[in-house]
Amino acid sequence: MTAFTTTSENGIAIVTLDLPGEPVNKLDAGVVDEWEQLIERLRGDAAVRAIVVISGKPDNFIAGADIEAFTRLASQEEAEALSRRGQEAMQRVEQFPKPIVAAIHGPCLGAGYELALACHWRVATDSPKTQLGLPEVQLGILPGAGGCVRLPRLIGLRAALDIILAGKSERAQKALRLGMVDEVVPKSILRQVALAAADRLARDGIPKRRPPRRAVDALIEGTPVGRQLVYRMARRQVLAKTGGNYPAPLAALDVVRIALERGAPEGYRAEHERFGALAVTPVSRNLVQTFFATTALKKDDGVPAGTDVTPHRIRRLGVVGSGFMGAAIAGTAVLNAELEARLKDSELPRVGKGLKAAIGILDERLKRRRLTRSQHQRLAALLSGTADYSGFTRADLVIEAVFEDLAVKRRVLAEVEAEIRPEAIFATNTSTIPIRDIAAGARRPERVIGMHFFSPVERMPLLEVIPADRTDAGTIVSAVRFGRAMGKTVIVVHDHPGFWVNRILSPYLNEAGVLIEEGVPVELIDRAMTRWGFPVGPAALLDEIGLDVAQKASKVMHGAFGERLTPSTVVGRMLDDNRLGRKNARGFYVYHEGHKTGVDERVYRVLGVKPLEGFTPEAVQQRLVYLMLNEAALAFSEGVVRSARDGDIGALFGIGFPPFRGGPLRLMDDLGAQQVVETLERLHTAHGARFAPAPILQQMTERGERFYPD
Ligand code: 3H9
Repeated sequence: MTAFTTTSENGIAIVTLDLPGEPVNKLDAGVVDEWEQLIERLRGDAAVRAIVVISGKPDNFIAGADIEAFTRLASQEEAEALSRRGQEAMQRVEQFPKPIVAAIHGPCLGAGYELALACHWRVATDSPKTQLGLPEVQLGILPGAGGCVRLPRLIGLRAALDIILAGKSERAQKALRLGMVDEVVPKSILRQVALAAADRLARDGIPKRRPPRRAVDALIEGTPVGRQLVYRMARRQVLAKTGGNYPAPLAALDVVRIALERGAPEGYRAEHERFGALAVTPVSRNLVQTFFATTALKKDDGVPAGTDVTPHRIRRLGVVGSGFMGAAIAGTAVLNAELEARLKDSELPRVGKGLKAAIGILDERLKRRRLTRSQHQRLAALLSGTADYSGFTRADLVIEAVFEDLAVKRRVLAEVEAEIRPEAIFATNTSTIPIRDIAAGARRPERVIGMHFFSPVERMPLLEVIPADRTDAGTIVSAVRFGRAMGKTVIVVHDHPGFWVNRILSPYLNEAGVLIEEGVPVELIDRAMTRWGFPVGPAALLDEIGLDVAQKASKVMHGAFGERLTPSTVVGRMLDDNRLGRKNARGFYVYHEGHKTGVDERVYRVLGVKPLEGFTPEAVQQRLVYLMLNEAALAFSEGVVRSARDGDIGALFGIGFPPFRGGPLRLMDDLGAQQVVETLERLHTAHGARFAPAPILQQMTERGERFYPD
């Protein structure tokens, strides 16, 4: 394999990395060996004054170390050796007697950015595709090829911690402001500018740099006492964010501290030791699996490989219902898929409100400088509205986001089918109603499909696509691709009440209600679950979803699955007191000017319960988690998801199931089916039939099976 090619211009060697047969450049042992042999040769070549390293991929510099290699690491020692090898290679670059310039276009991440850091000059393109950073902690590891040592020295302690501890990457302009790169240029002149920099450095030497930090940062970071303060604050922030469930950011913080306080050699030692320890943790394994599951889903069209389909290109979108969901679907589609979107509602004032909300999504991007003013104007012009379906004949896809009621949805389907072209697709955005029921009277059922978006649409990463029994393959592929164009991770799920996400969420939310009925304080429940790793607890989640929406969903689920999913009385009683949750600032929590404050103590009177003492967070966690796990096992056995991978991604991205646990199915594999069954049986005896273990779990116990075959 030859990953590198070298040409020469005016005494400057241009080394191009283009890993054969791979969509991205990544650094593995073979590439690093080849690189070292190459630069050794250039070291001794008197005709070479400097080196420019550039990528041969159209839109990728280097995506980091080869993550696939992490899955093959057999021991901590092996992982440590990998990091040590990376560090040595980067040190050789740094100490190379001739200047090395990195010419960066596209993602420059992890070990890719660590290589750039070791180079003597960094030029990046201003393309939005260029992003630079150290995302390692998102994989449960830390920058292991010198990044923890070099970045703080280059850009200052606080700025470096901001990147390393959150696993962030930055666009080129911000990277320039921070000092992560030295020059930002248009793509068309990247090569020339890098060559000029190499020439300059070869002639004038490597300039001394100081981190471009503010005076106040320099003052704080310049003294040991000031730095101690920074470390303490960073630690507190990490713990508040991770609840102590993710060891990597804390380890990275330690390494950065050691490198700055005791010197680079100690820093490198701490870095490879900690890298080794982290790389073999279950947390890292789960996060790495999630990375591969997500990338695999980017290519999965939701139909078996080899299916003969002609997907429809979606150029124009119609959205029926300009409420909260409809407007957000239109706004997100325009933002990410850049197509014309037309909102329809029954009256023009409603349409106007919806358009305003859709444009609000673009406004927010403009404010955060993710869009320029002219891009904003161009995108906003793609949005239009109507009260009478005018223009719908041009739509390739119509998404209905009206009231969650079967009769209403059927009526809308009939109205839309009368307007649209025969080849256009009708998608219904429902969270629980079976698609085949909505499609029952359709004229063209093969073009009807479910697209379950999660709220808030612009932020939630998941989309469930639900084909009904008569939906054709072209419609499935079109809906999946369109979902991806909207920026979503898409799972195709079976047409079963609640589909996947709401199916497994339903017993969990019901049980939270049962716990409240039993007198468990709301705070205790929510805190127990955030400590377990969920972003919010179930009561706070009910407030976010809206208690009216939650009640509707739980009724559908109860109707479909019977006693096991009997709702508690809590949601109904809250609604009797006009408590809809965040949307009317009345829920389990008090809302002050849109901000959630403490639990509203009045809810206990409303619910007729007295909060009691004596409950442990562990007992709460066990009841809530095991009901969700059991439901996931049941739904999996009914074929609701196509694979364990899809089920876990759905739970992680749709519910916020703790990523470090890998997902409900991965977690059951880790616990072992037998242990899950035993715990469920104990809960069954203590709390009732809803905890009866799913037959599939019993079967897996007997046969020693797992959800994941590996
Ligand atoms: C690291 O660097 C550790 C060091 O500090 C220390 C070492 C000692 N490895 O996402 P895409 C594959 S840790 C292996 O669809 P996009 C990906 O699986 C690393 N494979 O493209 C997919 O494969 P396939 C830190 C990788 O344009 C294909 O490339 N770096 C890697 O939407 C296309 O990927 C990261 O965490 C990799 N590093 O996005 C960055 N990267 O075709 C991880 C990609 O077989 N990568 N692949 O399905 C990314 O975030 C995105 O892939 C990227 C491109 C933004 C680069």
